[in-house]
Amino acid sequence: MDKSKVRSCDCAAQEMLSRAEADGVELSYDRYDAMQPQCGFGQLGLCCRNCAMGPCRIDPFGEGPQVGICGATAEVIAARNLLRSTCVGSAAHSDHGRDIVHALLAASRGQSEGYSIKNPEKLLAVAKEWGIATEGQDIKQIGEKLGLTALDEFGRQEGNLRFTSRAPAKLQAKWDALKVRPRGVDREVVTALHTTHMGCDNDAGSLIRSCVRAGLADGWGGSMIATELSDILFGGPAWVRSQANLGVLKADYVNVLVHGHEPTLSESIVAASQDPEIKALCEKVGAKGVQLAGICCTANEILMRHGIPIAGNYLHQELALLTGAVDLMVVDVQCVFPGLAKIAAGYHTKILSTSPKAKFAGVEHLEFNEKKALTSAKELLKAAIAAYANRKPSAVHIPEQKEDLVAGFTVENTFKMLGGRYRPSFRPLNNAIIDGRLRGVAAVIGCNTVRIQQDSAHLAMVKELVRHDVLVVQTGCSAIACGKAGLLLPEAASLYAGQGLNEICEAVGIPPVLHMGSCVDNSRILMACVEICREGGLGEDLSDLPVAGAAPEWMSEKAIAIGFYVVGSGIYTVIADPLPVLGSAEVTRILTQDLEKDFGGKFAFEVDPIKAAQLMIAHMDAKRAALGIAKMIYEPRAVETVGKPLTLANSAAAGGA
Ligand code: NFS
Ligand code: SF4
Repeated sequence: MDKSKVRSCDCAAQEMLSRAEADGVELSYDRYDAMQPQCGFGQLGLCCRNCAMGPCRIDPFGEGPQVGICGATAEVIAARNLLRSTCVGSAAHSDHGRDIVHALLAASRGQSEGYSIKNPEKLLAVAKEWGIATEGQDIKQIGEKLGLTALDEFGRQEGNLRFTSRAPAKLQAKWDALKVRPRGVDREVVTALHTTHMGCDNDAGSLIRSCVRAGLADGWGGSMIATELSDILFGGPAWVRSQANLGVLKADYVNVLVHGHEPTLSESIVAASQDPEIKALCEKVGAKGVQLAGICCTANEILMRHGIPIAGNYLHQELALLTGAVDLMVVDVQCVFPGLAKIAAGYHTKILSTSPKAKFAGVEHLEFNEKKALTSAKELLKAAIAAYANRKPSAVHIPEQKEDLVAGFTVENTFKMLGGRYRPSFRPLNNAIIDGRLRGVAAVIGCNTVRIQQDSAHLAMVKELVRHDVLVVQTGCSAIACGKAGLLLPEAASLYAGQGLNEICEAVGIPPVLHMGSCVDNSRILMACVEICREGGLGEDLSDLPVAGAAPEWMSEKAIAIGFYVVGSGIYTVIADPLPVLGSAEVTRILTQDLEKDFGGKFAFEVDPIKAAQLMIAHMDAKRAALGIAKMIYEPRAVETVGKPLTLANSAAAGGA
């Protein structure tokens, strides 16, 4: 089979992969091939470098050493490594959240050039929730107080993270009883890292509980703060139409890609791209304007709030450069390949790093100044315009593929709207689940990985779920995968969804797959679950709900942190590649079995996306049975009708009413 087709199921990607091969450009996929066989000790979690007596490794075949030099067992080593990864993931999301707090503070104090508080209603709501006095104060004063309070959430030494009180009472009680309710975000990460020092916590169960706690500090702390304060500062998303895939680049425009994660940067670039000075400069070099598009989660942020198109997800970052049409790629933090610079060098593309937290050898650094956000952003765009002049038209090859999509779904603007504008509540959603029109809700999230054909697992899983009347909510690169494949359109309901889900989508005008934002916005999904629970009729805890989570192409340590807060919040979670713990039977058992007794949620590892979807469906059915609502109105949609418009004839073939 053609190598490009093995590597991605996206036509635009395949076109670029073939181009890379023809031009001899080395990609992450090639480096993956060259890396085979990968280290089995690492994959199994059996390698330890935590002190200089090591490195130590445990022989999984039982013939060589069974403990490290200090006596650490496979259990300790695997659990300790996993905790370190969880901390990194939690830190990444949370440090992003902290930067949003700084931007809110700057805006409130009148010290920022480009930002202002766009969503005072949400500001007031969160201020009230946190007990911040608002009477007689203007929005900026309240913004400053809220910002300072939020900042304290990171360094808080005692007490509970404020947003943990949003969880159902039963869940809060579980967290308290198991001593995993997070205090400050920084405190949890530091304490957890401490416990992984050699000769500290050497009990696998205790280490995994620390994983849950560090994860919860992300989901109900850093990530939730990032989402809520981004909504306050930049405005809450609204339903928006846009497009995704490399075809959004334009030959006659200055093409600027923003790649990374923090909306503080990308929001300013959006504003700068509409600046008259920038427009005039574009005309001067013969370009019609700036075409802005995103890669990875920063793309999701500006898609959700401004409808800026998406160039692609994680594995598109190298491929985008091969179009020869990218004049500037601006990067900030997380998920940016250090290998990009070498590819860009073969084209006219300029890459600029902007964050003091992420510099890249061979890449020019133009530090983004939050206080001078607009000026900073304009400087970046001027560099793009200068690079445009060096573009070689003969090297330009933009794939045609781009797909329409609808995004911008949030707890506030979606689920509450299911009941119509005049009686916004979660009641209609809960009723649809109780009546058996909807089986449940699945969150399909996370990355791409070179280990799996790009996007294929996301698409297969999502199609299998919606066929079974499961409403799918998405974030991150998974949402982008579905966007590129046309699943984020209202019309997709008729093509892919079961009869019950299709009826709901048609009545409300929503797609069967809802794009809810970037990976920090998984906190929106947590809150949707909280609201479903609060609405009543589906149990008293998140673990009672017919819901499940999945990351079918995960690769990042952030995904591990997310996994832990989702599981620790009571939700069954299927991930594709196993966590690197299989070298320890005990740790594997704790993650895939024991956690459920404590938290109501657990992990499952399943690489086959259809089997993984079926595990999620079986879980939802078990929860439905426990709630006494096992009966579904419709049979699942027949596989043969998937991809064809749902008509009376084929809905009857699908089992019909
Ligand atoms: Ni999430 Fe977003 Fe994508 Fe994975 Fe990376 S961009 S924060 S980590 S690869 S989904
Ligand atoms: Fe080896 Fe123990 Fe040191 Fe790890 S902490 S490297 S297992 S001696």
